[in-house]
Amino acid sequence: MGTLLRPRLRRPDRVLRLLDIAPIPPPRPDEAVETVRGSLTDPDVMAAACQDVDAVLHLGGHSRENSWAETLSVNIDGTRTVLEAARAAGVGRVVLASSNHAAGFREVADAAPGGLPADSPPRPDTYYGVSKAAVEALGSLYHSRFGMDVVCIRIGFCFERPADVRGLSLWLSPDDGARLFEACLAHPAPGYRVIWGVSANTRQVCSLAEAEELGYKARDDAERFAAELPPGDQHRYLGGPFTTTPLGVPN
Ligand code: 15L
Repeated sequence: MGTLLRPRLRRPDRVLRLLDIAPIPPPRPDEAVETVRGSLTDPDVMAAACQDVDAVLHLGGHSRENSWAETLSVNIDGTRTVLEAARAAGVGRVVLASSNHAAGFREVADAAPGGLPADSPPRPDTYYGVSKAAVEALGSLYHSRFGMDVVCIRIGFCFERPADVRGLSLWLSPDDGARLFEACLAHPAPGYRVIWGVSANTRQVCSLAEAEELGYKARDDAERFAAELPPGDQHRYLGGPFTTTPLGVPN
């Protein structure tokens, strides 16, 4: 997701500092980008990365099911390391990538007309989903204890295009993703919030109201891809295939 956002978050008055454990493509000559190679689980790396920044967008960690040990270390302990480094460096705002899988066992049919509320209590579908619920809880803790602004985005499915029928409900276009992160950065005082990260999809099952309160205006709709996708039914649960994937098995 960082790769998708990198070109979209460029602004004349902004320097993006990118951190990844994997090699980061070097900046183009016209790109105001700094790079840090290292793990978000390393407090020293994170302390250096958080120096003199205005906001942290935390998109790191495992993005699918993995062993409990990996999930615990990278997604949960790693998020604590990120928040702690941000706090120590005086960073006032952190945006955390949560996921629909924090609430993956919510029934799609239960969605109110406006969609499932963004503050639906967690119903994780995997260890991965548990880690995202923990990410939200850590964000809440750092807001309540230290007054940091923390916005948790329960991201649907952020890729160039939806992959299947489920994606017609949960797609977050990369352009809308950038608009959503910009709204999280621009709001004067968001406090602590959990919002859904989805586009303005015709087959919406998640509420957009909470993100719109923050200033987000989604422009894209997955429906334009509907005819190209393999036929399929809507899943009973929001998390779709994650609700049956074996726990702790990397996929
Ligand atoms: C996620 O949380 C994952 O990060 C992403 O890779 C997708 O699998 C998505 O959920 C999904 O629900 O399909």
